[in-house]
Amino acid sequence: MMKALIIVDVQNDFLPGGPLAVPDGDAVIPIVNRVQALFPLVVATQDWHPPDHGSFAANHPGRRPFEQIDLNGLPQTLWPVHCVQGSTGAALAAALSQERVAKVFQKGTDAGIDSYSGFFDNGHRRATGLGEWLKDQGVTEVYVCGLATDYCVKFTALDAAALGLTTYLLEDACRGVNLMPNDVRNALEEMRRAGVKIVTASETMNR
Ligand code: VGL
Ligand code: ZN
Repeated sequence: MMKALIIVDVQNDFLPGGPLAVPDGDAVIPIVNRVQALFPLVVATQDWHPPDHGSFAANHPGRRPFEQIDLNGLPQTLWPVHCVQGSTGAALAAALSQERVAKVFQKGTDAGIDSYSGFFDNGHRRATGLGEWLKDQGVTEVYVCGLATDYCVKFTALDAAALGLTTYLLEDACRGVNLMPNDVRNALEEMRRAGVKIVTASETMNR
């Protein structure tokens, strides 16, 4: 059994003060920093959009953030401009320990399609390389943490489980957006139904 930690989108734009701030998002950083010591392999994902990305409300005249549209045949929530390639907002949080991050997988790079999962775009058309890379490293078990529980963390965990990896969610090392009040709770339930084991970083560290 080879295990890896997947740190999802711990980027400045998702932290308090950012354009797409996840409430209490910075609270995951010390937990993620501590839990890394348990893993022989640590990887991160990075939301990495071109300025003309189709998920930005600003690129759809007359549309507002958080409205739903059809984007090239897929339902798309429109977001404030965030994680533009090369911007400070797209950088991984400075307080996140990155010495042990073996590789960063970027996603959302195609303007025509969003990518919540760290493995595939939302249409499951293109892979980021994360799945192949984990397989090449002999990884059979992944622990997922980061931002946001109800979007990128959820889809990353669901894809990991679907790829046959034993998948854990570190619940206290995630925070969600909760556009609707029960979104995080529903996301946890959806992951659980898909076979993802919901655990806490503290219980994992004390095992
Ligand atoms: C995310 C919305 C848009 C996330 C990324 O990292 O959860 N959410 N882009
Ligand atoms: Zn995004």
